[in-house]
Amino acid sequence: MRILLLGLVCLLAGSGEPVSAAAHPRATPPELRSVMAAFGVADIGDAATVESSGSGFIIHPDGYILSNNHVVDGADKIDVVLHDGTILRAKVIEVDAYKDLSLLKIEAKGLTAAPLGDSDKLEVAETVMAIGFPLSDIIGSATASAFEGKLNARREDKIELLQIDAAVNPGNSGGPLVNECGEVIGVIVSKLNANYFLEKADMIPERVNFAIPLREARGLLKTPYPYGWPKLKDRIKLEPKAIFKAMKPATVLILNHGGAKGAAGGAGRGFEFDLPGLPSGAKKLALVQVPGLGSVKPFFMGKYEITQGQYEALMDKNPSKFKNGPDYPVEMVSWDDAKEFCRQLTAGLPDKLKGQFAFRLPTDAEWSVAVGLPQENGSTPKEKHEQIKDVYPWGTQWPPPSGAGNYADKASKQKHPSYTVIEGYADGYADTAPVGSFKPNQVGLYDLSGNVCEWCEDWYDSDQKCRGLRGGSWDHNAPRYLLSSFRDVNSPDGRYEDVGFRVVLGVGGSVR
Ligand SMILES: [Ca+2]
Ligand SMILES: [Ca+2]
Repeated sequence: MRILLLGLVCLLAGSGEPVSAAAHPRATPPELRSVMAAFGVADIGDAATVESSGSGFIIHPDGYILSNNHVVDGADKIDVVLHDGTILRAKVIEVDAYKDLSLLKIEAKGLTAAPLGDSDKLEVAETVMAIGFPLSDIIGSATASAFEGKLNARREDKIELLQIDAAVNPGNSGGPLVNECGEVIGVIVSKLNANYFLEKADMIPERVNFAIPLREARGLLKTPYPYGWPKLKDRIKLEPKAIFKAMKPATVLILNHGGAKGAAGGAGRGFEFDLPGLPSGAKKLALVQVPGLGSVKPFFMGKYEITQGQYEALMDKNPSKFKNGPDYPVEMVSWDDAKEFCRQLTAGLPDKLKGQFAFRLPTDAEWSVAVGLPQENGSTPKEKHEQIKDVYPWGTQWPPPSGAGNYADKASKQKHPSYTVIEGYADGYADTAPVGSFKPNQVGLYDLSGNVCEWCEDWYDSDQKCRGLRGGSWDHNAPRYLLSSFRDVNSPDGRYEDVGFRVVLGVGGSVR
């Protein structure tokens, strides 16, 4: 166990409002917009409440959009992202829950509408293209993609379905299925694929996907086209590239801002990285926006502490003491180990981004902004240490409110009767907890306080021998250790079972 800093123990009491020096960002700061653009991530509005996303396509220049019902179902608000990045609020005009279709409208004129075709004329073995935004809520991209395939069969389930072998993933739902002349002949239903086969055969086959024939949307199409929709005058077979080019401006990303459920998710705005080798289902490396304050520019910070799964995927080893699964935070990592992880992560960035961006540890000042502290006096972490009294990440009350984070609690006492723990606090974890087990803070960061202490980039003081740590951990019990302004300090080569780290994506001048 580490030796904690000596000093006065401040016993604090009282109850107060949660600290929120940094309000939840509603608009992406310009500095971060360019970062997101460089990473191919669109600025997708109120992403903090996006419950799910799907695809759709413009069927009328006046802003009528066709999609699936399940893409918009349960939404508080729906935003549509056009191909040029414009975001517009959409209204649901009509839904057909049975057929899983919906008609939406955005306030716009003169839009590029997709040509609509005749799904009855489509023949088995004909080439088709599925266009949409697969997995965009996971990989964050708002760029449409196209998958070519063939019509494999026409099937009857509740309604007629077109069976296709074009690759389809969640997020493709509601996107257009297009024929060789570039006419829409179906609405893709990615959801059906998994559900259909799981229900019927307890399996998920590959490349057996479905679209609803456009004919089934006739009822909905009557609103914009009471006398029938216009047909293409010159029907000619087009190259796939030409079809995609023509369809792209008509294909839209639909963001479903869920109700209470979506907001409670609390995910901050940001994006995620896929780490090759990470077990499927394990938490990805996600970054969220943190607004700037004073001299601290807005930045992207790891949504979670780096997990054992992520560390092992990159470093081929797991030094942790508590090996309970890939989503547990990595510990027993020195500052030097954490920096090496950042170097390897940076090395994995696409070539065009190297030099512009680098992963690093948060600076002590960034960590203070992330936890919601106002500006602190002093230049080194040592000078700022414990200067702001009475303020914890959850507010001013002691003991912490239920669910505040993973600290030395009742569960710790049960496992280790000799431990001193926070009286009256129970979080259920005797040592580390899977990251994201507690509520996120006001900017969408999880476990910033507690679970594992987090290395910061800075030297602790002008001696330049030790590095600073923030946040307290699962084995911290005394009020002062959990103050937002509390700093711990250790030699950069020290490894401890309650110390881990999270990363920051350094941009431009802040790359170190
Ligand atoms: Ca605990
Ligand atoms: Ca932590």
